[in-house]
Order: sequence, then C-alpha cells, then structure tokens
Amino acid sequence: MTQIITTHKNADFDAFASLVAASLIYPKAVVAIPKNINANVKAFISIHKDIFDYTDRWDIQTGRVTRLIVVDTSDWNRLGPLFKLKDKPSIEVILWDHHLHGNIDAHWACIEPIGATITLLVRELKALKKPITPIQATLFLAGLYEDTGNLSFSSSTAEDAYTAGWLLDQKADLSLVNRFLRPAYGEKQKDILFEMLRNTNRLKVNGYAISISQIPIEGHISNLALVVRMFRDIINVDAAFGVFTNQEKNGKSRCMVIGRSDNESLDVGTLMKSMGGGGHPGAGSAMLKGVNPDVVQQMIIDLIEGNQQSSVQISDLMSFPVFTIPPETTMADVSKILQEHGCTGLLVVDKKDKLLGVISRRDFKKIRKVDQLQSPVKAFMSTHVITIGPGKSPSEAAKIMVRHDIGRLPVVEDEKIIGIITRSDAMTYFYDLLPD
Ligand SMILES: [Mn+2]
Repeated sequence: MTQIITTHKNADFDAFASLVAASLIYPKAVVAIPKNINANVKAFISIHKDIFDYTDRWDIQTGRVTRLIVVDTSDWNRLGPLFKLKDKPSIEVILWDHHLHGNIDAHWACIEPIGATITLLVRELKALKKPITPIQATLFLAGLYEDTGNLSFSSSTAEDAYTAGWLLDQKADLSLVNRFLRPAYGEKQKDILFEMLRNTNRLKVNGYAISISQIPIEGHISNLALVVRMFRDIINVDAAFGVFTNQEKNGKSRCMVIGRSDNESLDVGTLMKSMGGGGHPGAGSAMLKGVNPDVVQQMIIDLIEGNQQSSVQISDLMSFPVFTIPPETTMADVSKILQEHGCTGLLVVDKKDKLLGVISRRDFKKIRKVDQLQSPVKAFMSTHVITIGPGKSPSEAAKIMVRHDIGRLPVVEDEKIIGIITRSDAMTYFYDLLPD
C-alpha cells in the first residue's frame, strides 16, 4: 500500500509546513512535494536540506497509490500531475484545508475557515501528543504567519493566535521566521515597478496629487501591493493606484486595482469599497472582471472628485443635537441631570450655543459646603475644553481622545457647538460598521 501526502503547486509556507506536519501524523506516507515551490520556501528547504529531503517527488509512481492525503488545497486543478488520481475509486482521499468550496471529494476531511491550514494540523499533533522539534516549530510558525499576515488578516482566528503562542513555546525561532517571510521583491516585481516609473502620470484631482498606472500583467504576480507602495513612496504623491490587467486565455480580462494613500483625508479603502473591494484608509484593493482599464481609471478619478462618500469626516459621524445646560444651572440640578441621563459630563453653553465649559462628576469634589450646591455651574466647570472641527477625520478624533484620555469630543464650528463625537462613534468607523 502506498500512501502519499501532497499539496498545491506554487507551495507557500503554509502548504509546506502542513506537508511536514502531515508526515508526522501519517508517518508511513511518502511526501510528494510539488515541482513549483515559492522562492522563500525553497530557500528555507535548501538550508535545511538534510531535514526536509523531499525534493521533486511529484512524479511518483501513481499506479499503486491507495491513499492520497492532500493539505492546504481542496482543488484538483492545483495538484499538477496528480490530477490523474481524480475519481479513482480505489484511492482513499483525506483532506486538511482552510479553503472552502473546493472540488475534491474526500472520504475524510478537516476543512475549517481558519487563518492557516497548519493550525488544523498542529491541533492534531497536540491531540496525538507528538513532539515537534524547534525547526519544525519554526517552519510551522512561518506558515501560520504567512497565511495570516502575522495574525493581522481578518481570516485569522483566536486558535491561530493560540497556536502561534504554542509554537513559540516549542522554541520556534522568530528571527528565522522573519528572515524567510520578508516581502518578496523579486525580478517580476522589479520589472513592474520600473514600468510604472517609466510611465508615471501625475494628476491633480480634487486638490490631491495622485498617480494611476495601467499595467498589463501575465498570470498571478504576488506582492503587487508592495510594488504600489514602493512606487508611491518614490514619486511622493498623496495616493498611487495600480490598475493591473490580466488577459486570460478565454479572452476575458481581470483587473486588479490596488491603491495606497499617504494622505489621511484620501481614504482608498472606502474608495475601493465603492468599486466592490475594500481595505483601510491607507491601503485598499478591488478586483473587477471584464472591464476596460481606461474605464477603471475614470472611475477612480470620479470617486476622488465626488469625494463626499470616499472620505468620512467628523460631521458624518457625530451625534446631534447635543444635550447642554446654561451657565446659571445650579450644581444641585447638574447632579440631578447627570444621574437622570447616566452620563459623566455635561457641556455648558450660552444662549447662542457658544461653548463655555464642561462640568463632570469629578468637579463635584470641589464642593466643600452643602450650600455650594445652590451655586451656578459656571463657578465649578472647567473652561478648558478640548474640541474638534467638523471637517477633521475620524483618526484625528481618535488621536485626540487617546492623547487626552477622554471619551467624548464636542464638535465646534465658529465657536458654536454643533455635535459631539464619542469614542464608540470613532470605533464604529474604524471597524467598518458605518452604513453606506
Ligand atoms: Mn494556506
């Protein structure tokens, strides 16, 4: 009986780590490594050649295979020549993967939406009480970090994080992990960056300096986001966009749009969201099918021009009207109002809504005698109030709140109070819960 363990072509660290972990779970199986392996994984294998000596065995004798163990893919098309084992009733197929909706029909499968496949296999190794070496722990952690973007991708789960902790306990070497996971800036990426620099166009749109590069590409090229970031840094515009068009064999085209912004008020994440993608204020991307790159370029320009929806301002997030009190309110009344409203502070304004001060529960400590409760609030309020303007960005509001350790900021325009923004308003924005 021949058992083989394999993974997808263009194997990344998660794929290779899962392959090695599976070989500990199925010690009798032969490891059939794909011909194409990512450059950084290849580099890792070559310095550990004595340990991971699996090279070039995808051309294994497939006639006698009785069991096929596939890790980190659920797709026959990614198995290269092993595709020929598809639908052979004599072969038992076992799957370990974190990609849902594949086309491999397995007899037994562990498929979960989790940051990295290696997390699933480490769970099994722990259940079986199999010890792992520091080198294996290092490799597993590289796989986990690569597929979860150092646990920052939204696909990462708590179990991925616990697993990273456990692997560090098993003496995974972070300096080795970092060395191998450094973003790959290879020949292909260099060619694209040079082409972008040769054809740099600078545009002034709605007051922003931007650049949009249309680049045809062939097949999948990794780390395009890194290239766009480097390009933006070099030509120093507010935002740079790469429109990468891939002409497929069937005549259809796919267009990958990647944006990088260095200007807080030009939010490329929201911009890309309007194009069906997503991201953060500083970085975003969208995938468009069957579109002309010129149309995409115009879409980007239109979105920046009608900047209203693409850049969120405090005035979009603040609450109003704001509950305020006049300066003559007695401290006794203030205390009552604070209790009724369950809040910690109140804004004091004059008849023209001009902000005079703020009174908080803390200020009641200043009261020494009971009859002072009949004094007006203006005698006890603090007149130094930190405020923000309506045109500022949510991240500026968050910065001010953190710096002064306050949870609420009055929004003031021409000395008049027009609203209030709370920490949870700002957080709602950052967690992307803002309704469109
Ligand atoms: Mn993976």
